[in-house]
Amino acid sequence: MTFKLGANLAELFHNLSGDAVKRYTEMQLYHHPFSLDSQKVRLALEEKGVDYSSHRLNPLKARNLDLDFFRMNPSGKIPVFKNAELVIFDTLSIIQYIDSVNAPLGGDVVDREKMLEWMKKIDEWNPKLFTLMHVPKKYILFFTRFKRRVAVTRMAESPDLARKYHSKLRDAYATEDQLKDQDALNQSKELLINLLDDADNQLAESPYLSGEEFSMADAMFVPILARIEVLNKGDEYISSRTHLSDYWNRVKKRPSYRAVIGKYFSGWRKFRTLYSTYSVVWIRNLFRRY
Ligand SMILES: N[C@@H](CCC(=O)N[C@@H](CS)C(=O)NCC(=O)O)C(=O)O
Repeated sequence: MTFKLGANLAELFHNLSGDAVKRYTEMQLYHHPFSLDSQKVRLALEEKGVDYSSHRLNPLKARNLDLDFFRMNPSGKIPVFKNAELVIFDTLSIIQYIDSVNAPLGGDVVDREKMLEWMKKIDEWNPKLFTLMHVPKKYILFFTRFKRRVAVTRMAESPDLARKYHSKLRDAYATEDQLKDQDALNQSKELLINLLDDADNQLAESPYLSGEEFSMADAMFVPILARIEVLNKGDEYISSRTHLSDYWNRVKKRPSYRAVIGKYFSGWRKFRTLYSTYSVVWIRNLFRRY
C-alpha cells in the first residue's frame, strides 16, 4: 500500500492489521554507537522518551556498505531515520523532526531561536578529521584497507551499484589525502576551538546552551565533548574552560548520556568496545571474509 498525502489517517489505520499499523507509525533508526551523528540523534530520542526500532550498523566493520542498507542510502552514511514513508538522511533535520513530535524538549524556558542557531553551528563542525588526527596511523590504515576491500567485493556482487561503491572508495582515498593536509587539520581544530569558546561563554550565562533546560542543541553538543574525552583530549579542550567543564560533569550524569554513550565509552568500557570491533575485522581480514 502506498501512503497518499492527505489520506484520512483514521481510515487508513482502520484498514490495516495491527502489524501494519506498527510498521506505518514506528520510528526506525539506522545508527551505531561509534558514530557521533548517531549519538546526537539517539540522545534526542532518549531525552524525548520516544520509542523506536534500532538497527545497528558498525561502519568500522563496513556494515554501512551492506547491500540492503546501501541500496536505501547510497552515501552509506549513518544515521538514517524512518517514520512510515518518511526517510531522513540528515542529522539536523532528523533532530528537528524528533523535537516536533509532541511538546518540544525543554518547554518554554528554551529560547528556540538561539537553540536553532546553536544546532546549525554545531552541525557545521565535521568531527571526522579531528578524530582521525588523534588515532594512530596503523589503525586508520587497518580499517580503511578493510573498508576498501569490502567496497570492491560489494561492487563485484552488485554491478548496478558499482558507481556508488566506487564513490565510497574515492572518499576513502580523499580522507587519506586530507590527513596529510596540515591546513585542513588546523582548520578543523580551529573550528572546534571557536565552538568550545562560544559554548563556554554561553554557559557562563545559562546552565544549558539555549536556556534553563536541556534542549536539542545540547543533545547535538554533548557527543562532541564525549568524542574529545574518548580521544584523551579532555584536559586540553574541556578542563581548561571552567563553565564548559562544569556543564560536562552535569550532562554526563543524565540517564540519556549513560544509555547512548557512557555504556560504551566510560573508562575501561571504551577498550572493550573498540577491541571487540578490532578483533572481528582482524578475523574477517584473516579469512578474507569481505
Ligand atoms: N550528512 C550526514 C553525515 C553523517 C556522517 O558523516 N556519518 C558518518 C558517521 S558520524 C558515517 O556514516 N561515516 C561512514 C562512512 O562515511 O562510510 C548527516 O548529517 O547525518
